[in-house]
Amino acid sequence: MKGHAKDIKPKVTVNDRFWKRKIEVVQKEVIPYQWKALNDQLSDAKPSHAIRNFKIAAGEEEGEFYGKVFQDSDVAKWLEAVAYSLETLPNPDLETIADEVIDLIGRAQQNDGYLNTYYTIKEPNKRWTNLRDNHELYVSGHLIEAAVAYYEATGKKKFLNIMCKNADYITSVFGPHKHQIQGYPGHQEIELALIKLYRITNKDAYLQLSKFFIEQRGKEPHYFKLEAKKRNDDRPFRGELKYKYNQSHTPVFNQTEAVGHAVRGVYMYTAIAELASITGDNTFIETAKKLWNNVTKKQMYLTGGIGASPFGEAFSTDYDLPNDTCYNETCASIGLVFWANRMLQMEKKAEYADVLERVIYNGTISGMDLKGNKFFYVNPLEVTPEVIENRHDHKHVKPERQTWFKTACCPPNLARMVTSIGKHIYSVEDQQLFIHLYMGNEGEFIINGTPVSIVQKTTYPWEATVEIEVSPAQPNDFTLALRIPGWCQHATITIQGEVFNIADNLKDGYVYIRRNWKENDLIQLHFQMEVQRIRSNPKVRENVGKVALQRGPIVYCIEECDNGSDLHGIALPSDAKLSATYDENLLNGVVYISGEGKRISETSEKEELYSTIPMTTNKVELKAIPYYAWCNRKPGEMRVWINNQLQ
Ligand code: FUB
Ligand code: ZN
Repeated sequence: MKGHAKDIKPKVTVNDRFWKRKIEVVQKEVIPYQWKALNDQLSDAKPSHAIRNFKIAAGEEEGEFYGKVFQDSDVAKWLEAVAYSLETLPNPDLETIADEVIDLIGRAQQNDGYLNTYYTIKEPNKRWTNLRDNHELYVSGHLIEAAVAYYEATGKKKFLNIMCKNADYITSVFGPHKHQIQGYPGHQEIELALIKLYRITNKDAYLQLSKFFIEQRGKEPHYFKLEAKKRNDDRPFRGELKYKYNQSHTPVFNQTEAVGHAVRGVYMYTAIAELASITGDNTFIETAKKLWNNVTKKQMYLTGGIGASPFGEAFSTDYDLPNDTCYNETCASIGLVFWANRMLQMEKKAEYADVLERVIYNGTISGMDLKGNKFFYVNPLEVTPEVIENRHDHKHVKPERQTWFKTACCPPNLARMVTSIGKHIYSVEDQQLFIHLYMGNEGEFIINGTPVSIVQKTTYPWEATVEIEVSPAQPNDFTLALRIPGWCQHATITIQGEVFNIADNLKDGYVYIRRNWKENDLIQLHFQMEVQRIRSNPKVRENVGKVALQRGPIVYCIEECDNGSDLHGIALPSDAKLSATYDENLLNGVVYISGEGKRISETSEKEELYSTIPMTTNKVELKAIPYYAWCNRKPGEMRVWINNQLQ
């Protein structure tokens, strides 16, 4: 194993209207709100008890453990979001609170490095006896990620040391040797966290353990079966999904289709892709690619939602993408962001960044309201509130965002994704600087040993004109690789006012520009951004005869509050002229789409349930808004896929 880290981490500050606003909402609303939630100070939300669990585990308070076995991970994700936030916006008060939480975590840690409040409080003699269900490794994974982020943001080592002690202990317990446990996590997460820890400490044991967990998974004799037997647990596991649920039904390198719990799957695929780029091992590379192709070409919603099946919060089968009963957990889409990021680390192909962009602008941020204190766990593409109320198979779908959840994995996950969004814009590899995403920001890099600053200015995602100022500390010969978004039919690039030939310099969706860059060199990009009518592959049963609207990276939906009820009675004919208008006062400033559609003429009370009388339609003005912003005015019907014709 080579163990080299190819990409060097840049420092980036996001300052554009769209993302800065989201980051500020997380900083000003979500982080304080979630801190209250973790301390059970929200009167209208379910209790969390997460901080109390740490206090009880540390022996500082009396009481019982309360919450899910993975309750600690909510604190971890909150701390990780705080870390990213502090990186760009120093906040001494918040840092003091975070330091105190870290001290508390340290006090709850056992002498040998073990850290988990559930087992420490409730079943201290049963550590590692139920890896399949009880999330010990998952919790450590999230705490490790938070510790790495906190160290990177503040330079403080305390949290990192706590988690290195925990990881050292885990590395001694798990592994291929006889005296070790040859098991692996029931919920994958620590695999990707150990790689982060390896990158920061250079300690090979962490990388090896991550690799071991992947290579061991699903092998016979099957670890979870042996473990269940030891516990005298002969109950069937997860119905018809069985061990597909946690992707241990077969060894990982045999897996070509995404199955089972989507978050577990996508976190594991993220680790596989990163191990692929670190080790250069073909088995990892091929597995990552096969799974990527399956998920993004056959099992992903237009919004970047994944996990179509509520049973097991799981992937379904190819092209099975129901719009109203889908699960599409916010965390699963967030996981897809991480996975796309690692695929880009592995190979520079714009298709990965296209998915990354699709997910960050649609199926992730739909999980939070514009004010930052209500959340969706499930992200449907079609909602009819009365149906949700009355049908058991729609019960998991909520017609409105919720204040908090008993399983509160999604809100803090979203907080860490939004605050770290700048980390997905660039990557530096060898002497090349890749720009994967366009958003207003300032970045600092070292290329060829020379500091280079990049300033991006844009009103993306509403308009696709981007100005990029390149300023090396001294003239510097390197390559800048700019992604041409997959949705763009026509792009132009000028450098210092001169047109640059895209076609001759395009590879895998990136335009490679090599030159001797000088201070204030200006690149101007223009991506043609039109309203696009999207259709599905005809194998997607739910979407045949339907069309969805997309403009740039933004997927649109129609809502009852703009278009009336019975949205299923609306059609958008192929020849309808559509226009895009920016409205500063709508939903914090969005481009909405309007055009002339058709609607089934109003039916009377006397209308028969079935009839031979031809249907009539009348013209209506349609209005579509960005999907991520749905349900921010009034609850009601919503749909992304609209009939193309009614007759
Ligand atoms: O099990 C931990 C987290 O809770 C999963 O990732 C989510 O799907 C939720 O079940
Ligand atoms: Zn979640």
